[in-house]
Amino acid sequence: MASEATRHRSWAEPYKIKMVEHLKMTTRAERDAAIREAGYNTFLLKSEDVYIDLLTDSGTSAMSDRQWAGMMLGDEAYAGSRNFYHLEEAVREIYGYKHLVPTHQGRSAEHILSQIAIKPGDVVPGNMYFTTTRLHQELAGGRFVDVIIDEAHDSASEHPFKGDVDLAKLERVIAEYGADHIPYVCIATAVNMAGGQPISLANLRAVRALCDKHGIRVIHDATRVAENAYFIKEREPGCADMTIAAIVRAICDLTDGCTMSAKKDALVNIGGFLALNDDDLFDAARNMVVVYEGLHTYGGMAGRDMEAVAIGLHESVDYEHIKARVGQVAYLGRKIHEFGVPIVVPIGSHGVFLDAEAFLPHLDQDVYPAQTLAAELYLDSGVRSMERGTVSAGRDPETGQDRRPKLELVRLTVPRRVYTQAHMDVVAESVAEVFDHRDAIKGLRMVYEPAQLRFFQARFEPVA
Ligand code: P61
Repeated sequence: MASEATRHRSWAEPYKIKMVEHLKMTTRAERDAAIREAGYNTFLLKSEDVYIDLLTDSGTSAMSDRQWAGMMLGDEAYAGSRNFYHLEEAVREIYGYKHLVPTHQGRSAEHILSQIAIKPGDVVPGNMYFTTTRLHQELAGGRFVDVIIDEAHDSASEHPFKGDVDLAKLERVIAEYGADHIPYVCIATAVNMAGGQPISLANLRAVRALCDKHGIRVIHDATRVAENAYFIKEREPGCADMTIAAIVRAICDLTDGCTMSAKKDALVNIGGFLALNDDDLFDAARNMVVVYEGLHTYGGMAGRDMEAVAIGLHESVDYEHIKARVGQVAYLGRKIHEFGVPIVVPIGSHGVFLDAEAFLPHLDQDVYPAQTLAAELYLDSGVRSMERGTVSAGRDPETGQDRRPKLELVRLTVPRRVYTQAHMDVVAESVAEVFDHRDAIKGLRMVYEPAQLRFFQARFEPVA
């Protein structure tokens, strides 16, 4: 029998399909009308008009039969639901954090943490911004400061851990503002805006040591920690024999708590939490959750949803699952790369990120190359993707000017356990088709701009 390590064995799903959902096929004329009606913003398309939906991996996973069975065990009591205790147990077992505050999704955990920990004038260093995380820090009177390594902002850099913190940058921030004005350092695993790029255990250990020296907390955005753990196992010296669960635990043990959108790694359609080791911070968070989310034993989730999260957390650290999940993303990325299309390398955890600036070099950032490319891809094949460039970066609250991010990307985000390899082929072929006709593509201008998180609802028109 061939060994497990044979180079002829590719990734494959450790599950089979029990139920299917019909997809509507559309014509180019129908898509043309749909994207115009949506103001050339893929967030505003009706999902019915989408063939392959790679907008996000958030809340779009297929749940397992075990999770669905767990839904039937929902204890919908207002207080003290048994499912809360199952979730608390799962968080303690898998992540090791002491206290759990359930929330309805990730940004609610960010809201509560920001409100209880940040004072006006504080700064929060982090390994690249995330849209909702930064906004909640700003709404609490704080300011986000980027301390990720420079390679993370370079789509072509092959650095294996582009999520790493630049310790010299972090030291400079501490020296400039003082530890008293840094409520915590915010460390994301599988850094989303960098292209799903991992942080290494060695780097996190060094961050921890530096923060310990100055008495600063480390808070972890654990949204895709299991995916990060897979890359550590694959790439970090000395980690190949560790289980995914052991690596996840090692990451969490280096941090003081986490915010979590359970809609990603944890394989559910809704849910999240804040987990903390500090008793006082937990007390403050528990007081806050009842104001904004619901009682501290459900935090905006139904009992059945908490059960599905608890089961999903266990499934998320299964090696075969995570290998197939990241393997499918890599398959799509390699296929697109083979067509000569510029993408962020190394291929990330949860999606393939097209480099829209290199794809459409004739378009200035003022006409939103990534927004334009996402609309063109939809027009070509009904594949929905997400802009992650100038529109997402928004305006600087101090200057009011558009931020001009170094990364102007389109994210093809792969939902977990949902699409087949043939779907991935269709996506790659469509990207190649649009690439072949890229010279004829013109940009967009924004005709409606919401005040907060503008990318969700902004509207555009083609430039003449
Ligand atoms: C996503 F366009 N992510 O990637 P919530 N932290 C991290 C996330 O990835 C994340 C949240 C916190 C989404 C949904 C989304 O600009 C956008 O459960 C690393 O969505 O509240 C969410 O978790 C927030 C899409 C969020 C966006 C913000 O597609």
